[in-house]
Amino acid sequence: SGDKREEEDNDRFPDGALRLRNPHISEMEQDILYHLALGSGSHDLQEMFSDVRFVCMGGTPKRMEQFAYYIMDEIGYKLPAGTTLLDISFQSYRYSMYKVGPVLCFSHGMGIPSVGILLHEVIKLMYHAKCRDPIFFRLGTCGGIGIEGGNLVISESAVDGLLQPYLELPVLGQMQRRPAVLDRQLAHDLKNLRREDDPFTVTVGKTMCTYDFYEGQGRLDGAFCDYTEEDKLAFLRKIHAENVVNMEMESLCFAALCHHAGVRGAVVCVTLLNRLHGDQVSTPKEVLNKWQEYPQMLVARYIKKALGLP
Ligand code: R2B
Ligand code: URA
Repeated sequence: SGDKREEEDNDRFPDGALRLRNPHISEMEQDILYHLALGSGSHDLQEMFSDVRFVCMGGTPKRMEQFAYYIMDEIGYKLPAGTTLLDISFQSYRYSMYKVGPVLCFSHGMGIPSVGILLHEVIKLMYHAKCRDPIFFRLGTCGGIGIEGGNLVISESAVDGLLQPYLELPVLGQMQRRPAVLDRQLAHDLKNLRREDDPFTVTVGKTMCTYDFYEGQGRLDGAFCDYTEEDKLAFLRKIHAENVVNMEMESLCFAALCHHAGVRGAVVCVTLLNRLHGDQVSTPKEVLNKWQEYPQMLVARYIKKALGLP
């Protein structure tokens, strides 16, 4: 709609660089991105990052380092002879960060608070560096609802554990609500990159984002459990009927902050199990590691296509 377009225009400068919805930042002498161990005073962020077009994040430092090497191979990016990829945020000990040409890779840790802090600083980084129209991807793992392990889910939107489609955050003693909207076109384009001979299916649906892995996701195998298996299954069937196809722990915040910043975002997760059939993640490690490459394959195809690579 016209309204939506106008809103998007207000999020960006005419050249596609992000505007920040915070009047304080531009008035500060310098901005320290504390958890990234970077700063606008200590680093030339524009020189370092202005070419970034894709920001890819996932839970663990190791997986994101692997993705950095994988995408380097896929886009044919060459490191200077004798060098290796550097964890740019190694001094923070919080998140890891790798840059491969136009692709910036981060680990975001587990859960909404962790990914939220990272997103604040990455969005500011995009602003300081004057990156144009960056696209954010979360490459993750999840529990499938009615989908067997080893398949992909692309979130069309995110809901919380009460099926509410927004992120709630207490701010100055009041509940702030931000809609957890994701880019439908981007989700659709990603789904279409599945190939006939891929070893996984791709489902687009709603993602339930929870504050806990065990009781928060209705598991029976946590340290505590005050409900029965019937209660659990009734809940999973109820949310499945509302088109919730997976559960994880970051999408609500990722969607809400990307949307609020005017950044296109997508969440692509591989299912580790079908929650209708169990709770424990019992698949062998080697198989899980293989599965975790599936989101990377789809996102790499998108990036290559967007860069005009074969
Ligand atoms: C998926 O996997 C993690 C929990 O095991 C969590 O970060 C998530 O969203
Ligand atoms: N991550 C989750 O949050 N839940 C699962 O069931 C699997 C991975």
